[in-house]
Amino acid sequence: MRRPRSSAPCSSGRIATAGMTDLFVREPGLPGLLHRPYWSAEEQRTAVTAVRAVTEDAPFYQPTMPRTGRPFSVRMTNCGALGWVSDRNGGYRYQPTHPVTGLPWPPIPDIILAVWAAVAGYPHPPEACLVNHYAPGAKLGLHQDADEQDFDAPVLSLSLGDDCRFRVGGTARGGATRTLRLMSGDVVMLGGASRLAFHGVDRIYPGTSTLLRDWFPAGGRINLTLRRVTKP
Ligand SMILES: O=C(O)CCC(=O)C(=O)O
Repeated sequence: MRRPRSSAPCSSGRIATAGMTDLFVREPGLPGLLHRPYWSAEEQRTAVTAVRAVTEDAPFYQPTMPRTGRPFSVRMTNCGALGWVSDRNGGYRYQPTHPVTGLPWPPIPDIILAVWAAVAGYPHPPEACLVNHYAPGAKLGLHQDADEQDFDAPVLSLSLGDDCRFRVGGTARGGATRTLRLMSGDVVMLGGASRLAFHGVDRIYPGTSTLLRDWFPAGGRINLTLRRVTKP
């Protein structure tokens, strides 16, 4: 079932940057978590084209868990100066090159950087854009984004393609959690008191979007997670 849009998506070209976060839905009980539709349908198509070009230079690969070497069900790649990677021997980390090709990550496309500039409320650009591809059936366990040096910068996440059930809780493992349904074009920001909130993706709702069908015939979801890694 589609969620009715209470307001039009706001592209950075149409809405003033100042006070942008005032337009977000603040989730009760989750201070610092902001969620709202952001990209229009046309902007979503432009973003998919840009991300697809990124993956021609930096193809998706299957990361593995530290120590166990168990593969993630999500495939990943990155753009930006630094990319987040994980494998059995090296664990979770950022590095400037793709773990399979050995090449530097491609730059973050302008349409994605523009969202950070408009929304993040942080005066320095993101250094990493993790690109997650969830095929139907893929999920991501509850975790904290804590591999960065500067928690003053928020984590900003964009959704493209099928809806998902996003789970978010507090900053302690094992605490109460709640779920949000994220749809194509939505932005979520974890900042302030929610910067270190545990979060994950329980499931994808297959067939809820046709946006990625030309690229992935089975559909699925692309998530773009923007992070500042180093202290400026
Ligand atoms: O797919 C999402 O919405 C969340 C992704 C995420 O939590 C991560 O990559 O750390």
